[in-house]
Amino acid sequence: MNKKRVGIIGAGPSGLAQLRAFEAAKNEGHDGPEVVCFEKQSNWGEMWNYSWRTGVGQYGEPIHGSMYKYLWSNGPKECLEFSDYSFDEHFKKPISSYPPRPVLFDYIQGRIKKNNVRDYIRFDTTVRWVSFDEETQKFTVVLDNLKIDKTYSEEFDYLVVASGHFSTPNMPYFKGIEHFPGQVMHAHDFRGADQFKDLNLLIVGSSYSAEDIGVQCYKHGAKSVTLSYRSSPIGVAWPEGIKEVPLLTHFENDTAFFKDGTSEKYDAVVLCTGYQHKFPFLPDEMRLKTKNNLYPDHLYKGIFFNELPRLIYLGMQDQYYTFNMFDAQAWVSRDCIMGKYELPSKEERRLDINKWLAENEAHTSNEAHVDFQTAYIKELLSLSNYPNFNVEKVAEMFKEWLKDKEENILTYRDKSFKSVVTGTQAEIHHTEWMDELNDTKERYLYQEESEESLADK
Ligand code: FAD
Ligand code: NA7
Repeated sequence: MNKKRVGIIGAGPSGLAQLRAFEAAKNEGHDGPEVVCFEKQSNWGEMWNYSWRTGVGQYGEPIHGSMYKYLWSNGPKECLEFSDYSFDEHFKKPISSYPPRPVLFDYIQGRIKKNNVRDYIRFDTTVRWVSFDEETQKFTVVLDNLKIDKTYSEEFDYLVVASGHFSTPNMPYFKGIEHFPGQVMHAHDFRGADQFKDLNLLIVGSSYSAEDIGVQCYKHGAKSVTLSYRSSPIGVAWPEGIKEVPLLTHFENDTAFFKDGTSEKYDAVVLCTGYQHKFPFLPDEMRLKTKNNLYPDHLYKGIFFNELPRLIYLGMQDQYYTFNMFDAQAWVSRDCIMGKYELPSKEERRLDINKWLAENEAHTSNEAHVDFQTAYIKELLSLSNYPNFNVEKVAEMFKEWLKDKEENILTYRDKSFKSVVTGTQAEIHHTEWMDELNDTKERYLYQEESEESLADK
């Protein structure tokens, strides 16, 4: 009998989780399907694979990454730890709770480098279009090999969409912005705080990007940072030099006007106004249409597209949990594909989706949102053999993190948490976050060692 074929779109943390899930089954002695992962970039791990590029890449494809220099984990690493590959196993020593981007990227790669996962990935390959044949129950995927500029197609029994949803900017218009003389960019194109040194910066938005880009620019020498919110302010105790104001209404030359009647001159504007779920390679009837939220409609257990459950979406939720949530999803997806987990009828699936949607609607506070996603993770863990971890403890850590940020947005990254996977208490980093301007892996891990031995690493 021919093996089932599974196509995975994207080799970011979600796509890699899916590959790892199949490897885990293989290591347990199960004969899995044939798996191919398509990645439009030449390396894996995006968002975590920083690129200096903006706009288009080497082959003219839209740049996927929204990562920037000096990004340090925005939540405790203990909240995202893989339960089958601990930080201790990877780094062989305790590290701090908020590592910088290159260190997290190294960790993501460690687990998959242990297997032959890279062999399943076709790099520099963009998925252009997908169609589904009701009769054969197969997907046809049209692909572009970017390196040799060749289009071809392949058939699959299952398709896993792991293409991320923090890549296509949501760009609102503000009257007069076209005449603003300084730089205007979206967070997607932000690559580092250096260019805003000594400038008065206006940031629009009040979520993770606004908070972090604002604080990064303050840390790296912006003269002032103003955050403009639409619905509600972030509301933490801001240091002098950062403030929050109501929504921007319009610009007159370099002056921005706000809803409360105030106005101020700025040198540059960063729109931290979120992203669109965008799937240009999917036809209308297969496309997930949703805003960024904790339980997108149409996805059973947050992953199976209800109209066509052979189409599986990973990582499409707004995220408190990240890597461990992608894993928990990927294991359930794998078990369904391998016939170990049976889906109920479409109607039953709809009722279950509705239950989660109603529950999500009922919550408004950040703490309640943490509890909601925690309940979702627990549900996923009950459906597969992904190694269990103490989700309740992780939820407590998230709530502590929320409090820490509220108390002091500049020092929360100096706190230390305890791993639920190994019980290890995180190190206190050798330098306080506000004073640490170097985010390299070498500086982070080997600061105490001599220059000489550093050169060997
Ligand atoms: P992505 O990482 O976006 O990967 C999707 C992959 O699909 C990419 O490699 C892309 O090239 C590929 N792809 C897309 N379209 C196609 C196509 N048509 N054909 C082929 N390949 C395609 N999470 C944390 O836990 N901690 C943090 O500190 C944190 N900081 C963040 C900071 C920023 C600026 C952003 C944007 C996100 C941050 N996140 C953070 C969340 C982050 O999105 C997740 O950690 C994670 O990267 C999501 O993984 P993913 O695989 O679902 O999506
Ligand atoms: P989010 O979390 O989706 O937040 C988007 C923000 O943009 C949010 O504050 C929105 O305000 C605001 N927004 C959206 N449209 C507008 C308009 N038209 N005017 C003003 N403000 C607007 O995206 P982020 O980029 O912050 O975070 C995404 C990921 O990147 C996250 O996982 C991080 O780890 C990094 P609202 O509250 O809806 O009124």
